[in-house]
Amino acid sequence: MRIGIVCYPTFGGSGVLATELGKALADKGHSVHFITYQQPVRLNIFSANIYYHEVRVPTYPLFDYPPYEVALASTMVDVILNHDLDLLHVHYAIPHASAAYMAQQIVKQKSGRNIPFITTLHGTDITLVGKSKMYEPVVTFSINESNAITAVSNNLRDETYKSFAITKEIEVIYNFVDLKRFDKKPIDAFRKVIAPNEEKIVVHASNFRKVKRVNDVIQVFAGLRQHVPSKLLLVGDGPERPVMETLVKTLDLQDDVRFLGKQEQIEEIYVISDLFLLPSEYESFGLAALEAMAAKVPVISTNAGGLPEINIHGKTGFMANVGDTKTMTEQAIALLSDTELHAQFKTAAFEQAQQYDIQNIIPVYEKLYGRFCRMECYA
Ligand code: GMT
Repeated sequence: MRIGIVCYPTFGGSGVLATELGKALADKGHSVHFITYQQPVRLNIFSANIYYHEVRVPTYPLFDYPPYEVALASTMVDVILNHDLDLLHVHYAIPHASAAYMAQQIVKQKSGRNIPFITTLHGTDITLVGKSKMYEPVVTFSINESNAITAVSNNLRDETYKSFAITKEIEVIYNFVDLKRFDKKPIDAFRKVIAPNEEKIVVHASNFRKVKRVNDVIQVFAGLRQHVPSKLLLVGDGPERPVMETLVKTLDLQDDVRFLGKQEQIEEIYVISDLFLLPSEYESFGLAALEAMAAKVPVISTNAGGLPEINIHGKTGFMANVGDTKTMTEQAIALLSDTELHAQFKTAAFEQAQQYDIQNIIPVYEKLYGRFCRMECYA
């Protein structure tokens, strides 16, 4: 098939997922056309089946807000017609679903073809941003106009039905992880640099937005460190970083906390880590947690959103209510002070991640595409 993928090219979970999906589809022989404003960060391989089309947004002195959606829809039209795409798969509803609808209508008028588009909902497009009165009518309309709608967890599907007047079926296709990528041998020298006295290594990775409650990460770590010698690695960057840096200083944790910034080789970090913290206010799924589990790292998270669908309390990690840093600290101390328990959780985390292996999920997407693809795709 010839598939157009539209996503945010950044480190966010939806962009990561969309890029990994495209790479896996290309491996299976499909032609994959990424349409984004920047090369996706995880698009770090050469493949004869992968094409990248940059959306350029011309500026003009009149534009306080350059019209990205118009440029995106126009680029989609070009790519669909020039490369004879079979379908579009857009990740994150805003503004990708409405741009896809516009492209679909234009292509219909120009060539008579009805190009299908599939919208995958990822989380904040529904739970935070999409609900805003300033976006909701367009989001509802474009989701309903999608030929198929998928959500990355049961929780996100239910939240979407609660918040929007959706008239179609939303299919749940879970996020996935490429287990091979996370099957790494720890580099002893790296572990030694981070934890020279065999301290435990705790990690958090996100885009440091408010929804991640990154200060809770630091509070839990501060409590843990009083009982278990440990180091904290903070991967990513974002608006809350200055607040985090201040808290680290206030709690006098500078020697034990490292801000690593955005990292492409996240697997190298997880493989030396002992615990992943994700105290988010909400996660539709928690792809970062799944990736950690694929590297055999247990997870302490909140029980918000879709997290209970991924993190099994008392098995792959622990969960607590949002903001309950006291419980999360106790859980971290319990887990990291008991070698046998930690080993059991590591195994269980990996076994849980195996269920979400890319090999299991890609065929589900291919089957979905097959339902909408033109007949000649089956030839
Ligand atoms: O979580 C983020 O800040 C990024 C965001 C995105 O869309 O890029 O992530 C959402 O999609 C991920 C991939 O499906 C999910 O794993 C995350 O849980 C979800 N984030 C939220 O729901 C807050």
